[in-house]
Amino acid sequence: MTLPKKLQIFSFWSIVFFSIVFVANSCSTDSEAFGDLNAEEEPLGDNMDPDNSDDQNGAVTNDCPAGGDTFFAESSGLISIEFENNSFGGDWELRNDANDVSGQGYMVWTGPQRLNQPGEGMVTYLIQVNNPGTYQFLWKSSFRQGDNGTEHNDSWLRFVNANDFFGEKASDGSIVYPNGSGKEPNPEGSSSDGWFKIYRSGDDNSFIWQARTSDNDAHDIFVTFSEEGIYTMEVSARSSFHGIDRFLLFNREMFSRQAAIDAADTFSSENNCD
Ligand SMILES: [Ca+2]
Ligand SMILES: [Ca+2]
Repeated sequence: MTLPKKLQIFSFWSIVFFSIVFVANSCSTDSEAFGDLNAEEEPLGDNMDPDNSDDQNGAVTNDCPAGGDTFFAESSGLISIEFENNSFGGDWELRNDANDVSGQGYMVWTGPQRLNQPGEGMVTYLIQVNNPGTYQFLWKSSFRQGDNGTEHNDSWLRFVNANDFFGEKASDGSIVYPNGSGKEPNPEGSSSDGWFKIYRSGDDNSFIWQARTSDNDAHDIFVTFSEEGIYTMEVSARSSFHGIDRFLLFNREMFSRQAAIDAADTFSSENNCD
């Protein structure tokens, strides 16, 4: 009689466990709360070089990718890419119903929210870096549903073979690293497996250049490429109806934030492997 009894207990606790997991997932809420609504856009200082490590998390190659993968080359410290200029699967939709976007429009995720589960609707951008250094990441995005700027305002971002990937707060230089990166401290709010949740703030749903992580504690986004080579950037779906028009990476030693945004108006990175 002991085995059936154990099985009964096991079954009982399995049901309890999975019920808890289910409820926890069902109740996942997404909140940067009100804190980042009032976050100021603060320009970076000129000499805020963080203590970057040279940890190598994956292979960097100088070979052009096979199979016609979408591929972009950095030039003079700038990478400027229309987000929609790639192959999209899943529930990404191309739209062009806004007058403050460029290229063919913007992409929006119309599938289920993935608030704590990065990796759905994965899009990969291969980036050839010729001027190694630390680059700031920005994207131009908007929330395309409702009027609450903390909803539908974020997606996931990861660099799998960069030398460092971190958030930095302009006001005090504090640093955060993604959960799962093996580095600390980690951001407030969701992050896992090397991914940052990247959000934009404010209830005005125009497309704005802004990319931040850590809820109520906005940190700008940086990635370090320590040597020339081809790096992999990944975006995946988080909030539904987050519209992304384009993105920028600029070498912080070579560009101010505003100079990079101004340059992006007339510059798009090109495929050097054709
Ligand atoms: Ca949000
Ligand atoms: Ca666009």
